[in-house]
Amino acid sequence: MLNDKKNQEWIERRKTNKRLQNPDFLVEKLRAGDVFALSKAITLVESQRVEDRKVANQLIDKCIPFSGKSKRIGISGVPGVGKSTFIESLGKLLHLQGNKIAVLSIDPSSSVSKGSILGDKTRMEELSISENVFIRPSPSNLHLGGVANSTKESMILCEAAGFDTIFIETVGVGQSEISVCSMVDMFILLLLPGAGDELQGIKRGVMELADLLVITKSDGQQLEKALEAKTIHEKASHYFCPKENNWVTKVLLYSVFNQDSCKSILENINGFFEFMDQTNWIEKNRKSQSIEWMKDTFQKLVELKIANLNQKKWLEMEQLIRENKISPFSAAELLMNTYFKSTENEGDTI
Ligand SMILES: Nc1nc2c(ncn2[C@@H]2O[C@H](COP(=O)(O)OP(=O)(O)OP(=O)(O)O)[C@@H](O)[C@H]2O)c(=O)[nH]1
Ligand SMILES: [Mg+2]
Repeated sequence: MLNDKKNQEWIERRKTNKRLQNPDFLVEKLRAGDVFALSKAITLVESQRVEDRKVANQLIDKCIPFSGKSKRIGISGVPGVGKSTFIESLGKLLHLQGNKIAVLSIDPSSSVSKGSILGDKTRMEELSISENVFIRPSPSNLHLGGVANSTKESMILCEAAGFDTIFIETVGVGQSEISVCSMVDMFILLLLPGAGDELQGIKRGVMELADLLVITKSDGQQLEKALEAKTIHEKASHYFCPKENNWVTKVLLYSVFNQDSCKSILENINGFFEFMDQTNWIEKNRKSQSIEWMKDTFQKLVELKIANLNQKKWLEMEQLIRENKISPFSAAELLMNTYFKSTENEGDTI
C-alpha cells in the first residue's frame, strides 16, 4: 500500500518534471509564483545543451511581457566585504514591508570569507527561510563574478514570477562590476573600512559606476576607520564624472549591528528610484541595455558557432600560431573564411 503510494508520487513527479520542460506550462507555473518552477526555469537557462537553449529561448520570449516591473539592484565588492550580510539586512526590511525579493548570487561557499565574526550565519539563512524570498546561488565556475547571460535571463524569470526587488550579488573583480552595471538599474559598491582602494583592487572607473558607495562593518574598532574612509570617498566623489542618470553618488556607512544604518540605506535606495521615476531614466536605460544584450549575445553566438563548427581547424590554427607559422590576424581571417564556406555549402545560418 505504502509502496503503491510512493510509486504514484514518483510517477506524478516525473510527469510534472516532464511538463516543466514545456515553456507554456513553465510560464503558467511561474506566473502563479511557483518557486519550484522558477528553480527549474533557471536551471534551464543556465544549461549549455543545445536542446535546452531552444526551450530556454522560447521561455524567455514568453516571459518578457511579464518582466521589467522590479527594481534591479547590483551589489558588488571584494570577497568578504559583507555583501550577503548587507543583502540579508535590506532583504529582511523589504520583506517586512511586503516586498517579494529575489537574490541571484554566486555560490557563497566558493569564495573566501574575511573578518568573519558572525561565521556561517551570514549566508542569508534568516532571509532564505522567509516567504516571498527566492535565493539562487549560481555556481562560481559558471562565470566570472557570477555575471553571465544566464543571470540576465534569470532576472527576467524572477520578474515574471512576481518578484519586485532583485539583488544581484557579484564578487568585485573589475570586469564583473561593469557586467553587473549593464543589467541593473542601480549599482551599489561595498567598501571595507580602512583598506585603501588599491588594496581592494578597485579602480576609480568602477567607483564612478556606483550610485551608492557603502562602507561596511562600520562598528566597534572599525568605526573610526569607517568614518575616515567616508570622508575620503566623499571628497573623491566630488571629482567623479557626472553620471548619465544625473544621480550624485552618495557615501554611506553600514553595520549589521546598526538597524538605523540599514534603514538609511533603504531610504537612499528608494530616493534613487523616485528620482529615476521623475526622469524616466530606468525605462530608457533598460531599452539600451536590451540592445547591448542582443549585441553581446550575437557576438558570443558567432564565436561559439565558429569554434564548434571548425574545431579541428581552430586547433590547427592555434598550433600554427604557437609555431610562429601564421599571424593571429591571418589565422582569424582564415577561420572566418572557412566558416562562411562551410555555411554556404550546408546552407547553415547562425
Ligand atoms: N563587524 C562586522 N562584521 C560584518 C558585517 N557584515 C559582515 N561582517 C562579517 O564579514 C564576513 C563576511 O560577510 P559576508 O556577508 O559573507 O561577505 P560577502 O561579501 O558576501 O562574502 P563572499 O560572498 O564570500 O564574497 C561575515 O562572516 C561577518 O562576520 C558588519 O556589518 N560588521
Ligand atoms: Mg556572499
